[in-house]
This record gives sequence, structure tokens and C-alpha cells, in this order.
Amino acid sequence: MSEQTTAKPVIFSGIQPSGSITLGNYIGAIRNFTLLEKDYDCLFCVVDLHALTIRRVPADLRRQTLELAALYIACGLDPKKNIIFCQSHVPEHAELAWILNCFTYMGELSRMTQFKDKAARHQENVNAGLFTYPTLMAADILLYQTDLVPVGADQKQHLELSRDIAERFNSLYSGSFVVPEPYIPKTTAKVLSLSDPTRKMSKSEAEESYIALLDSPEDMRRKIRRAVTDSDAEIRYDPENKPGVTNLLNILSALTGQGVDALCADLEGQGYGVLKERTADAVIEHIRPIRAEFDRLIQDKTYLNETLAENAARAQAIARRTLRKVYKKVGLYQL
Ligand code: ATP
Ligand code: LTN
Repeated sequence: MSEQTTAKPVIFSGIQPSGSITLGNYIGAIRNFTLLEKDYDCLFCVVDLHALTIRRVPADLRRQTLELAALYIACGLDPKKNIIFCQSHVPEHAELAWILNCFTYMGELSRMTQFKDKAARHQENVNAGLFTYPTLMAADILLYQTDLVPVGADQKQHLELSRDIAERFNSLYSGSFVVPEPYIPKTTAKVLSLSDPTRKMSKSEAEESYIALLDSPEDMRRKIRRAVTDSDAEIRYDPENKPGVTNLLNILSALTGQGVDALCADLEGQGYGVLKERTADAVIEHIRPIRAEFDRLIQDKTYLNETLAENAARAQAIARRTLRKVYKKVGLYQL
């Protein structure tokens, strides 16, 4: 990415190191990122400050932060072509978030469904960070004059708020921010929970409900064998009535590139056991090289640290420019 002479549109996306990265994160997010690096200037961030909104064991957060950075690279994202970095290594994120907090209304933040959900699930810890999570996300995006933000449907509301904040700020102080658009890649798939296929697969849910990219092949196979399906035995694509079977077909299709119709024709007359074995084989084979690369990278902490430091410096050079402009526009006295 050539920070000085960039002409390509800018993409920013982030994933929280809030657990072990799942097959859902991979199919729905990371894998699509690898298709973007040619046509866009991309920043992929490990949003560790966001992960603090839920109580974490410090050692787990530290480990999962480095693991997520290594996984981005192991999944094929080149840290020379993209900027892969940790949010807390670029303090401008927290600095701009403060400013944006002063331009965001309590009412807007109260309407965020993620806040309402998480506040209900963590009643013992409804902290102010959970409430202002979306302004930090807006800061992440606006600092880099981002054009497009690849997100899943669950993040659309947050992105709408980022746009509203950017427009409000621009109307007071013109030309401050590019107003970002959501970007839903064509291949977006929503991978569902293995134990409750009416919900999305999520890394902060029970372990049996998701496949982690770092699960052993045996664990992957065991979890897929136990995946909830239904009581008739027909392999048919039917999201309404057969969400479990449909989910397995979607996973198999996403990883093999075969359409679901072809898969259904192929598996006609077979039992769910065969579908599950085929899905397990596909997942294990697809993840195997990523896992091997991850295992190699995670041993090489020197390389990872150097890469993260270099990439944070590249990100900071861009972030600093925006923050200086904003400080000046709002009237902070600059030396
Ligand atoms: P958490 O459980 O901590 O809320 P999560 O597993 O839902 O986390 P995020 O860190 O919120 O994951 O999301 C990272 C990216 O992965 C987002 O772009 C999101 O849309 C995508 N993603 C998450 N879960 C899925 C899923 N089940 N299917 C497809 N995409 C997903
Ligand atoms: N809120 C997002 C993670 C996230 C993000 C971002 C995504 C934080 N900052 C900026 C896109 C752009 C999530 O929970 N998936």
C-alpha cells in the first residue's frame, strides 16, 4: 500500500480478539478480504480495545490478539500489501473516539441492538465502553478516510451510525471525513451455529456450537457429526424448515465451490451421516494448510512483532494526518 500516492479506494475492517476465530469469521469475513487486496488499499485491524468491553483474562486477550494477527496472515493476507495491525498500537483510534463521543447522542447509542443484546447478556458489567463501542468503531473507520467497510449484516447499524457521525461532523467542519459505505461481498454467507442453527455461529458462544480454525481435525469432525439437523432424512436446501442441513450444505458449498443444487443432486438418497462426513472432510482439508502456516508463524514471534510494529507505523502515519486535521477544525490549540 503506497500511503502517499494512493489512488485506490480504501477498505477498513476489524475483528475482535474476543475468542477463537470461527469458521463463520473465516467464510463470512477473512476469506473475502483476500479477494480485495488487489483492487483496494486495505487495512485489517485486530480491534483489541473493543474486546475490553467484555471482562477478559489478560493473558487470554494477549494470546488471542497475536493469534488473530497470525491468522490474518496465515489465511493469505499479505502484510506488505495490506496494513495488518492492532488497534491499541495506534493511539489515534482512542483519541478520535473521544472527539466523536462529543458529536454522538445518547439516544443514538441507546438504539444500537448490539448494545441492547450485550447489556442483556452481561448484566453484571454494563460499562460505558460497551455503550460507546460504536463511536470507537466510527473512529477506526473515519481515521483512514475509508471508502468501503466489509461487514456482516449484524454490523450494518453500527456502520449507519458511523455515516451519520461523519455527515454531522462534515456539516459543521466541511471536508473532514470520507463518508464510508458498507460493502457486502458477493460471496457473503452466514454460517449458523452447529448446536442451534437458528442463530449465527459466534466465537463467544458455547464451544460445541462453533468450529474454531485452530480446532484439531478430530474436534472439527466430532462437532460436525454432532451438529443439530432434523428428524426426516432428506438432504434438501431449505433454510426455513431445514436450517441445520442447509447450514452444512452452505459450508460444503463455500469450501468446495460446488453449488448447493449440484451437491443435493450428488447426495440424493444418502443419509445425513454422509453429508456430515463430506462436510467434515472439506473443512479439515481446507483449513489444513492455513493451520500449518499458522503453526509456523506463531513460533516466529520476532517476525510477528516486527510485522505488527511496521504495519502500526504505516497505519499511524495515515491516522495522524486525519487526527491533526480534526484537532485543528474543532479548535484545539496546536503547538
Ligand atoms: P462475538 O461472538 O465476539 O460477537 P463474532 O464471532 O460474532 O464475535 P465478530 O468479531 O463480531 O465475530 O465479527 C468479525 C467478522 O466476522 C464480521 O465481519 C462478521 O460479520 C463476520 N462473522 C461473524 N460471525 C459470522 C458468521 N457466523 N457467518 C458469517 N460471518 C460472520
Ligand atoms: N464491531 C465489529 C468489529 C469492528 C469493526 C470496526 C468492523 C470494530 N471496528 C471497523 C469494521 C470496521 C464487529 O463486532 N464485528
